[in-house]
Amino acid sequence: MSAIDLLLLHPPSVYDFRRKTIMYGPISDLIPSSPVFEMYPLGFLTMTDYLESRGLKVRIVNLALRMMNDPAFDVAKFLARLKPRAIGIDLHWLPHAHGSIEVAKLVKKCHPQVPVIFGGLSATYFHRELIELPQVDYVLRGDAIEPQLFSLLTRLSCGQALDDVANLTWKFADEVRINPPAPLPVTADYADLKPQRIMKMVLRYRDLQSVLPFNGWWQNPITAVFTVKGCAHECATCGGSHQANELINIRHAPTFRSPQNLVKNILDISRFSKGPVFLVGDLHQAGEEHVLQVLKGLKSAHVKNEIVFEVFGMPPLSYLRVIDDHVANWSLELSPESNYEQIRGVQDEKVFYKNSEMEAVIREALRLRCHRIDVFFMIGLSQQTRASVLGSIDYCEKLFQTSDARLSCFISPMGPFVDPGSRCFEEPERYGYSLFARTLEEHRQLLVQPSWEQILNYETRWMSREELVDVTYDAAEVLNSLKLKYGRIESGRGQEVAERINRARALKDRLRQGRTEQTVLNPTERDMLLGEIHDFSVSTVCDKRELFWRNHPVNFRWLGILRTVFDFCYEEIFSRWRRG
Ligand code: B12
Ligand code: SF4
Repeated sequence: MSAIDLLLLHPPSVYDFRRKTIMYGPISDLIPSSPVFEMYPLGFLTMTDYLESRGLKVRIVNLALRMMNDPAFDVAKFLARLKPRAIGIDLHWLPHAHGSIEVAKLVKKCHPQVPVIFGGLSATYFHRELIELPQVDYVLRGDAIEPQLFSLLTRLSCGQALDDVANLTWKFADEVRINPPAPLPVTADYADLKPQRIMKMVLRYRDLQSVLPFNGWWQNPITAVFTVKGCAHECATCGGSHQANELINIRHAPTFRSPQNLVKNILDISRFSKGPVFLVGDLHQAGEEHVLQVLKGLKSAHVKNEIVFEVFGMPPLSYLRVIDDHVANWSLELSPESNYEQIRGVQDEKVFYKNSEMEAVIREALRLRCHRIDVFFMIGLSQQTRASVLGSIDYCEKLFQTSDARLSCFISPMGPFVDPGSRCFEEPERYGYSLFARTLEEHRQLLVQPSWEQILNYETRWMSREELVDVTYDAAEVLNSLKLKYGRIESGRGQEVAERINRARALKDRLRQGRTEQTVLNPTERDMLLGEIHDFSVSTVCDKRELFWRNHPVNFRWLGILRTVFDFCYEEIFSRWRRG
């Protein structure tokens, strides 16, 4: 087996969810993952590319997905068989506060001498607390740390001092050291998302399962290219907003991927996949000239994949026309969060648009060749009441009436946590929030509460946790019936969602009753919930399949994949020959 310089592990949100009785709730219904949050950070791919192009060997293991797909998968046994020189664990999303720390404990037990490195947004935010844990040796702070990671790994391998490794929080003797951060790169071009590296990883370790990003990816091979690090917007609940970036990543303005590099990344993907490519971040943030260069590049490269554009503010209609002129297959993602302009004004103080502007964008996109428009609403915003959540569902009906089957609407609760670093987390009183957890340890404990009603780390002046939970099911139920009425969902699927909502609601009531009457679940109920991540927590605010794009009869470009296989064989033979 090839040596591994860095083993990157993606933990489940809760360890070991297979042995817990928790009702996670619909906290992941609008993303491809389950409540285990099995998708690993995109950064795993950029770190792999950066390190491997400098001669190191990286292996990604999506522990969360392996555990989901195989109830007998023995994590400790699996880890004990590997012989990595260093281990990286992501604590990017705070919902991994339990899983990441528990996996690190296991890792330390199997490999006490191997350095354990944490990274990601939440690890950065909580670096001081994290470094106090015996199972954590290093925390690399920030979201552009590929060069620092390379420097750390090379220094560790030859026993050099670590004082010069920027962004590093570490222990030296009994002392915690916090090295200063490096200046941020000017563009995001320094590290790509090369899918070829992952294919080679599959061949090298003969392990496909460990690198898949989420359950069902094989059938729905959606891929993403991030166009920007950071964001120009100020959404009050977001831990990736402009002000959260200032606080966590010391980033004062977004860092964009250049148009040429962006097109190159998309092309790399299109060589092996026919699936949609999601452009993460609103391209329009970088300015019209930037957009035009990207679109021209896509046109001249003849990329056939569907390109999914997100818009954060409302762009001028000419933006849509330019997209349409250059890209044949495109879709649009809109996240107004609420149709109440006043609520939206509090959510993003910097950028304001009227509903009429959004409706004009929708009309124009539908007039053009846009294949699909998804409109997202959220529950748990400042100033939002039960009535205004239900009012958003009325607004969805209006959108259904004035559009066609290409447009659909989604609503979900903000959960399980309001993001650390966001304005609502940093100044909860100002935005009308009460927080139930502030530290990493408090969040770790919240994650293993019996139901999502107790897992939520917040409630607002306008809705308690109970009300947030109740209105979620009520709004989802009405929205589902509207989707049936306006032909946005097949009737069988809509029926299933309705039944799932009823079942989830009944269990939620039973858990609530148990809590107030201080009783515990009876054995049948316990059995029903043991290890349960699907029945009561997936497809309860919409059918998960609604998130995916139409499939191609063949999703992959096998010629591109074969070429990578040949490249890999050639490289292996060459390197063996060199080693003699
Ligand atoms: C794209 C995106 C997604 C995509 C997933 C993309 C992916 N696989 O990474 C989707 C839409 C699926 C998604 C889902 C979720 N997201 Co999201 N997402 C984003 C977004 C918009 C951009 C992130 C990005 O592209 N980063 C660029 C890539 C290249 O960098 P990176 O992955 O962060 O990796 C770098 C560093 O973080 C670090 N790093 C990461 N891991 C590790 C590990 C080690 C060992 C080391 C050393 C370093 C390291 O180094 C990397 C390279 O420099 C941000 C908002 C923003 N403006 O940043 C929110 C954001 C990250 N998401 C957030 C949240 C809450 C979620 C969800 C939990 C929401 C939910 N309840 O459904 C889920 C979790 C999904 C899962 N794990 O299954 C919050 C996180 C706040 C927090 N601290 O917890 C953010 C900040 C804002 C938000 N609310 O959306 N998300
Ligand atoms: S939620 Fe708002 S602040 Fe966060 S990434 Fe999206 S647009 Fe930016």
